[in-house]
Amino acid sequence: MSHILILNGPNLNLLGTRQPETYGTITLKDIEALCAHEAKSLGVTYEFEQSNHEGTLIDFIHNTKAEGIVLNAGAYTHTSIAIMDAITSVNKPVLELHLSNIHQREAFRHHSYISNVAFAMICGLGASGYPLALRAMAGHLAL
Ligand code: CA2
Repeated sequence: MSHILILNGPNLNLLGTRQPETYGTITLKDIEALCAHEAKSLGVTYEFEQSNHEGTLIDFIHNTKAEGIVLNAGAYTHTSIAIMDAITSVNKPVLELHLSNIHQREAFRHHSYISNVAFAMICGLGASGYPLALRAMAGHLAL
């Protein structure tokens, strides 16, 4: 049975509580419930984590027993060579995920360090991107 880490970066713990016009009204706990439901139907296991700290996110990447990682790195997407290097160091497939369409937003969000090392990227589908990403990762791991 595949095991997948769903890892969330800074400020995503605030989902559903602020800026609903950009990020919607669904909370991270609601998103975890969507993932739990999807994981059950796919027959995979998962861990769901969030941190506001770059080093903690890197530790999750280094230490996970998961075979694949779904990563919404938040704003670290656009700044963190360290997270990019952590992904390279573990040699596990990563699917980059964003709630918003980062290419329709400010120019500084158009570049992603994660895209350099991810096999795929989903963005702009809001919370429904999470179960889709889980499904895509399960399919990738089954290849
Ligand atoms: O669209 C995404 O998923 C992002 O990764 C979200 C990040 C942003 O910096 C990326 O460019 C795109 C920001 C997450 C902030 O989440 C909040 C949620 C509620 C209230 C305030 C921020």
